[in-house]
This record gives sequence, C-alpha cells and structure tokens, in this order.
Amino acid sequence: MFDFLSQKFSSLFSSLESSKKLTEHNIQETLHSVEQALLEADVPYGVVQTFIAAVKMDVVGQKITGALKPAEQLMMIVEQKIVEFLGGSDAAFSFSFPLTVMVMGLQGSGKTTTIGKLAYKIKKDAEKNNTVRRILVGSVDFYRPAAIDQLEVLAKQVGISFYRAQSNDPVMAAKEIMFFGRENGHDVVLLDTAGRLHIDNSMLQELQEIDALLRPSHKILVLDAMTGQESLAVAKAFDDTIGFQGAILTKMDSDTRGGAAFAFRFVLKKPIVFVGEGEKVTDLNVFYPDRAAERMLGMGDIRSLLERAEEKVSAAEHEKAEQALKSGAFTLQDFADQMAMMNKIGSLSQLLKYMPGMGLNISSEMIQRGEVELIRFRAIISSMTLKERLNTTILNNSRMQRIAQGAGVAVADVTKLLKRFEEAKQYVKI
Ligand SMILES: Nc1nc2c(ncn2[C@@H]2O[C@H](COP(=O)(O)OP(=O)(O)OP(=O)(O)O)[C@@H](O)[C@H]2O)c(=O)[nH]1
Ligand SMILES: [Mg+2]
Repeated sequence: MFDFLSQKFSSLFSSLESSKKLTEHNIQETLHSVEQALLEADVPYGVVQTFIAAVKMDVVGQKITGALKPAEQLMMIVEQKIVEFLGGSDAAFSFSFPLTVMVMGLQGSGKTTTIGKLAYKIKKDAEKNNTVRRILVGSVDFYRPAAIDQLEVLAKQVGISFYRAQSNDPVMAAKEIMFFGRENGHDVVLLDTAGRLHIDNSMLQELQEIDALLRPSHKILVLDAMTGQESLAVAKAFDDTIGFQGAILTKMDSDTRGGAAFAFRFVLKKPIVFVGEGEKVTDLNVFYPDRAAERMLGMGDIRSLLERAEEKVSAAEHEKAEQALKSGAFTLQDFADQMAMMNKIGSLSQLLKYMPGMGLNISSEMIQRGEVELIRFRAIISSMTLKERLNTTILNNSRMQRIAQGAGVAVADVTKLLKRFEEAKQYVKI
C-alpha cells in the first residue's frame, strides 16, 4: 500500500536531513518535490495544490522548538497533513446489527470477493467477542454468467449461508433475499449487486430501486485502486445518485500508485473503511490514516532523525545514567534499551518471513506499530532530564508538558510511555 509514495518521500526527506538548516529556498524545493511526487502518484492536481497550501500554512505558523530540527519538523507537518487528508479525525467505522449491506461498484472492482472478506471479518470479530452472527449473502448480479456461483463458492468457503433467488429481476431478487434473511433469523445480510464496465444510468437506476425498496442499513462502494483518478469520478456518480457511507478500496496490494486512495477522503468527504490487499478472504484490513501516513514517509528515515535527537543527550549524562543502572534499579533507560532490542528482533522476523519455510507469525503491521512507538518513546526519553529518567515519580503536569513539547509529541504519548514502563517494571525483578 502506498509503496510508490513511500519510496519517493523517503529519498526526499533523507536528502533534506543532510542539509543542516531549513531555508526559504530548501523549504520551497522540498515542497515542490512533495508536489511532484503526489502528481506522479496520480493524485488529482487540485487536491495536490490544496495539500501543499495546507502544509505551507502550517510551516509558517509553526514555532521551531525542542529536540527536533527544522527539517524534522517539516517532515512531521507533512505527515500530519497526510493523516488529515486520509481521514485522520474520522471516528473508527463500525457496523451496527442487525446489518444489511448493499455492496456496489463497477464490474471487476472486487465486489464479490469483498463480500466474502466482509463476511469472514464479521464472523471472526463475532467469535472474538463470544457471539455468533447469522450471516447471509445473496447476489442480484444477473448480467455476468457465473457471478452468483462465485458468491456461493465463497459462502461455502467462509462457512456462512447463501440464498439463490428464484426471480431473475434484480429488484425482485433483492426483495426475496432480504425476506429469506428475515424469515430465517439472519442478523447480517450482504447483498452483491451487478457492476458495469462504466457508470451507466440503467445500473444506477437499478441500484436506486433496490435501495428504495430495501433501505439497507449500509451502502458500501467498492473501488478498484488500480483505476486511478477515474475511480473518483465513479465515486462521485454513485454518491450523487445513490449515496454511500464509506468505501472499500481493493487491490491495494497491487502496484497502484495510490493517488486515488490519497485523494478519496478529501474529494468525497467520506471514509475509506477497509482496504483489500489480496485475493483471499483474510485480505481485508481496517484502514488507519495515521499508519498509512507513517508508512508513506518511510519509517527508517523518521527513526534515524530521532536517533540523532537522542544523541543530543550528553555523554556525561549517559555516564551518570550508567552508574545509576549499576546500582540495580530498573530505569527508563533500561526500558528504552529493552525496547530497542525487541525492535531488532521484530525486523529479523520480518526478514525471516521472506525465507521459505520460515512462516513466523509476526505481521509486518505489528512490527511497524512497534517501530513507530519505539521512535516516539525514544524521543520522549531524550527530552527528559537525567533526574527524570531515574525517578519518574517526579513527573508532574508541567514537566510532562515540557517533555512532550521537546519530543514533538502529545502529553498522552508521554503518559502512555510511563504506563508501559510501569508494566514492564512488574516483569523485572529489582
Ligand atoms: N490482488 C487483489 N485482487 C483482488 C482484490 N479484490 C479482488 N481482487 C480480484 O479482482 C478480480 C475481480 O473481483 P470480483 O470480486 O469478481 O469483482 P466484482 O466487482 O464482483 O466483479 P463483477 O461481478 O464482474 O462485477 C478477481 O480476480 C479478484 O480475485 C484485492 O484486494 N487484491
Ligand atoms: Mg461479482
């Protein structure tokens, strides 16, 4: 996902890192390169202009403080803006039950596959919560031969119910499927609809009729991320005629440049709720704007930037900390070292994943999340005084605020670190 942009951005920011100071000139130059990267990734021109203008505004308004250098701060601003564009402040999407979902989209966008994935996810989530969902899937796609059989096969594979309507009129068939679901106590009905190669009025009208008759609790649009900017026009057409709550972007595992995904939230003002990243029923993931942004900016680069921030802590302080360590107490410094070691193990297991026969069960997402946390924690620890590191009980509100500001993080991140530290302490014999 977003590999293209991540490659562009990471080389961009690492070249900036070597220049010591941000000047009017290199800010312009960097933003120009960001602009180019977004355009090359197929983000629509107008969206790119708005994005760059928003970053510029923040750069001007930002005070340069604390442990981060100006260049690092610029990177943070870009990251924050990306998160915003991808839907940062959206509340996490959740389904409510009983659930009826009408799944719509162009032909070949991945509707049927996505229904299989959704059913699988709903089933697994319920199992985790010790509940059972009675899930029914049905299709009203009478245009493509074998479309309905494909759904039946998927339903068997996932282990959920499937109903084949008698009628071959889409609206009547939809009614039949819904009726069957209700009569048989299903609390989840996922309805697969027919797609066309292009937006056409008869498709939209058919969907409008089904919508008016069934009033599904959710309408979800499936978009093929490979189709680029055109998919935004498709989304607009669906939104204007039928409306939908959110989109699922499929084929994010392919070599899409991701421009449409980048622009979707901004243009449509609707969330991307899931992304499809493969053909299997397990390949559906919740879309997290902040994680996508971190990935785009290349974690390695952010890490090395913050490592340098850490180096600012004087060698003398390190020495003193070491002395304190020898006295036997488990300090934040130990904790930081421990985390760094765990992170190394994480990267190693990621490597092993690519070797045949070594299917270690650590997802790259877990590793990435760990890495991001580690970077934040390091920055936080770096902006603490030695006294604070050795004795966290002296951390009052104003100290926490100073530390957060110095590390360029929120106070909540400092609190989180302290909580983790307290938890870790319990496992260490003092
Ligand atoms: N790599 C990849 N392939 C996908 C993904 N989602 C769907 N596909 C593939 O895309 C193709 C089309 O998927 P379908 O689910 O049949 O699409 P559809 O929208 O139901 O198509 P119609 O029924 O013809 O309108 C299939 O070969 C799927 O395996 C995905 O997230 N990643
Ligand atoms: Mg289909």
